[in-house]
Amino acid sequence: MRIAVLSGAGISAESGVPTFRDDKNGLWARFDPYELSSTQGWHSNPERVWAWYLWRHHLVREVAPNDGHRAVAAWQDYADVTVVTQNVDDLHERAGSTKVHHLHGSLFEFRCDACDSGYTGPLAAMPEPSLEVDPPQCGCGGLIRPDIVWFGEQLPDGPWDASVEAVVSADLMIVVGTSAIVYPAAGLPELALSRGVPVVEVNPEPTPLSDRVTLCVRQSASSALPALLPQLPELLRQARAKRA
Ligand code: BJW
Ligand code: ZN
Repeated sequence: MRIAVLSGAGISAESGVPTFRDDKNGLWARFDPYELSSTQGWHSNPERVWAWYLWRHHLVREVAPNDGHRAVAAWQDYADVTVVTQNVDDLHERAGSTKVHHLHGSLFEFRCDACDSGYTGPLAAMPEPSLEVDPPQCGCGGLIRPDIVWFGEQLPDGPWDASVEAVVSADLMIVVGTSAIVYPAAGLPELALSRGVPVVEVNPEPTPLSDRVTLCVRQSASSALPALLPQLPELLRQARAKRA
């Protein structure tokens, strides 16, 4: 059986990584997304954007995968599992998932904003997220930026193509911990449904996708995912009977 998992910030929330859009603890409740996650924001204040990503880089290094990440990795014992993640953390990999495609980049990769060269040099210690820190400079004079996909930027071709392939060839898609509003990632469950692939959403809150998926599991990732696979045939049967 082939399983495609689309994950978002919610799966890492229980590890202590804030989500983006939750009312109180979400990053966007405290910080302006278009200032910190756009090329325009970068060009107008690279020191502020750099401090924010440096803070998140260090934060993620200090946290550990949770039972949700571990359950997805454990599914590999029974199925061919491909993880498509919007997350820029490495918690799926650290939990043991081997096929992981990052649609929005990584907090652990850096490149020059002028010549695109990768950067593996030293990084400053963890700052306060709202401070300003000078980004390192490339030999070409450009500034080193996080290798993250900001609003208005194209997703990397390789991970995107591999994700589409995983979704269209899956027998089952699990969508976990995403508000499903950021495109093109949010289009992947719709693509699965259009190909007849059953889609199961795991999220304590409803999303724009909830009405269209095959089954909604209204629980947190760490409580739902460990028990999900053995229950799925019965849950899907019940969901289909309800719709018929
Ligand atoms: C739990 C839980 C628990 C909590 N267990 N669950 C109009 C229409 C359509 C598209 C567009 C449009 N205008 C602009 C666009 C394009 C734009 C877009 O989609 N914007 C929308 C917001 C409208 N997309 C782009 O720009 C993308 N590029 C692109 O389209 O290129 C082509 C193009 C080029 C030029 C012009 C136009 C198009 C790029 C998108 C890049 C996204 N980048 C970010 C930030 C950078 C990464 C970073 O800093 O980390 O990526 S935005 C942010 O949102 C981040 C996330 O990956 C992404 C998705 O968020 P996610 O993961 O869903 O998190 P939340 O917080 O939203 O939701 C958490 C969920 O978890 C909630 O539902 C909770 O209930 C749940 N939860 N605890 C399970 N324990
Ligand atoms: Zn350069």
